[in-house]
Amino acid sequence: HFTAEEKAAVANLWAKVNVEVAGGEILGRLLVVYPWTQRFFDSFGNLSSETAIMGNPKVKAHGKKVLNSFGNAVKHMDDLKGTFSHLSELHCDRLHVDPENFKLLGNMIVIVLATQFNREFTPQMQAAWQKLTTAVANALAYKYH
Ligand code: HNI
Repeated sequence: HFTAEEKAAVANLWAKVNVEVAGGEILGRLLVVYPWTQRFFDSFGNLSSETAIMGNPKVKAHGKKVLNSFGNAVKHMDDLKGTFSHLSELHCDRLHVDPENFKLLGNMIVIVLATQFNREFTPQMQAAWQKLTTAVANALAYKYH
């Protein structure tokens, strides 16, 4: 459960996030840092180097889609399981994404926010975001069987 302070901290920063820029950076970093995650995206074309990945328009578009979807978590911090139950089923039954990857993506979210917000991303702010990204990863893993 999230305190009022945690909710306010998350919502505050989220309002300043450029979802298009940050989304592409987050998914791109996931694919560079953990190259085995590339296997889920073989329809995305050239992922052969950092430059190719970070400039790949499909990576940018999908990163934006994923981060927009993550934005629903910010709006529904008290009902993450309900909010992501459909996506949990989709990632399990149709996409076969190992739920461990949700944690890795969550860490990319934190790292990209840290690089973009710098001193504003205080330890308190980080604590709230770590808690949220972990809770979203759990919600996305909830329907796995
Ligand atoms: Ni994910 C599709 C949301 C993490 C692999 N993903 C989606 C879609 C949303 C989404 C929304 C589009 C669904 C639709 O078409 O109806 N994904 C999220 C969220 C997270 C997440 C909110 C974590 C916060 N997805 C991941 C991770 C991986 C992943 C960590 C793999 C490493 N997702 C996929 C794949 C697709 C996908 C693969 C289908 C892509 C396509 O269009 O081909």
